[in-house]
Amino acid sequence: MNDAIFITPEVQEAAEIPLTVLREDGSSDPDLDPNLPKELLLRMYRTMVLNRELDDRLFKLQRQGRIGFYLTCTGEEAAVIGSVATLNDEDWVFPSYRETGLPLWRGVPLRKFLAQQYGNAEDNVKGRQMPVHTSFREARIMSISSPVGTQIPQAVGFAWAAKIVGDPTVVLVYFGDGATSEGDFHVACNFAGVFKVPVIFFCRNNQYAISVPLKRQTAARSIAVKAVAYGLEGIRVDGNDVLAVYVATKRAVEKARADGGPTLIEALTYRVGAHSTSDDPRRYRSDEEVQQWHTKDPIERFRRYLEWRGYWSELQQESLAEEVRDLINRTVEDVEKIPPPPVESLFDDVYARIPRHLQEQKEAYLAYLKEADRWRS
Ligand SMILES: Cc1ncc(C[n+]2csc(CCOP(=O)(O)OP(=O)(O)O)c2C)c(N)n1
Repeated sequence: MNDAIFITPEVQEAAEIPLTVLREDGSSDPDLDPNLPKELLLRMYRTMVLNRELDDRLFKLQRQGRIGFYLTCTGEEAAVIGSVATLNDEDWVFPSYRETGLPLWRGVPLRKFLAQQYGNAEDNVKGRQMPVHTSFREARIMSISSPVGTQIPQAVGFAWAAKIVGDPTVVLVYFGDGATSEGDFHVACNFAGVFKVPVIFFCRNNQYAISVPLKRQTAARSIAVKAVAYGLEGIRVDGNDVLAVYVATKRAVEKARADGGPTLIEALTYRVGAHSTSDDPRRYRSDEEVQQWHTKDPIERFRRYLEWRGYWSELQQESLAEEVRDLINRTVEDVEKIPPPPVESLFDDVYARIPRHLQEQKEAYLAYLKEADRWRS
């Protein structure tokens, strides 16, 4: 008789339990609390509050026809901030498109972030990408690719190159539960496992891929358990518990930096808002379901912890809310005064030296615009 077993769903069951640090009453598990310094905790909290308020404002700006499109991350702020806060500034992050907290955490000026939403002359990508598909090389945030999951093998290739040249960077790549059904996710995990690539796979399992619920996405008991097949470590964390996210990601980052290879982290959370400004979630899920998740709000849970620690008060809450609203109002006002990118910039960046046929098209187009202006006046 040998010891062969079937890896049945029952065997996988243990990995379904998420790592949790924060308790309902605001206290924490003393064995797991990383006891982070007050300044770091308050910076994390401020960024989450700013992220929430900014998302809310950008959604409304889209409804008013002032920007074209937006994706909020309401309810998922702890997953993003709890993870990026474990990195050094030199480490690279590869976002999907629902991680507005990343540029906020890395100190990208709000004006610069908003310039991309408006696609104006100060936008790093010159208005060529959809809003919220940002690119902040200066903050080591990779340019966002729209096709779902493509950033995962990109991140692995980047991290592998870093390993080969002896650069100590680790790479944190974000994606949703829907992306785990793409081939890109599987080839990336497989390659990273074989070559011990310093990458952390971070799945924001918000339980929906637009209208497709998690149970139509996978028959596995969790996303984390998929790590087993690639020889990686995997863990499911409570994605609305900023400290649980921090603890799990910190361990994965340290492991990757010590050449211990990749980790798959599944942050179990919920997309409280619509998929995007082009979606109406009432068509595929109930208000009751959404309401249940409002009661698990990650920002509220973090605030209760800060109060329990004696780091936060009602008065500080009011002043933060005002500070954040003022900052957004002022910056939106300023950004709306910035003109669009110059028309001739359309012809830049494809060739180092513009070829003759494009030069001719450019000249013809500029002449046409001049003529059109003349007719208008
Ligand atoms: C390859 C590809 N297929 C389909 C789409 C359309 N699409 C955009 S976002 C999305 C859902 C992705 O869901 P998930 O990965 O769970 O991330 P979430 O939006 O929940 O953060 C889909 C299907 C796309 N952009 N790319």
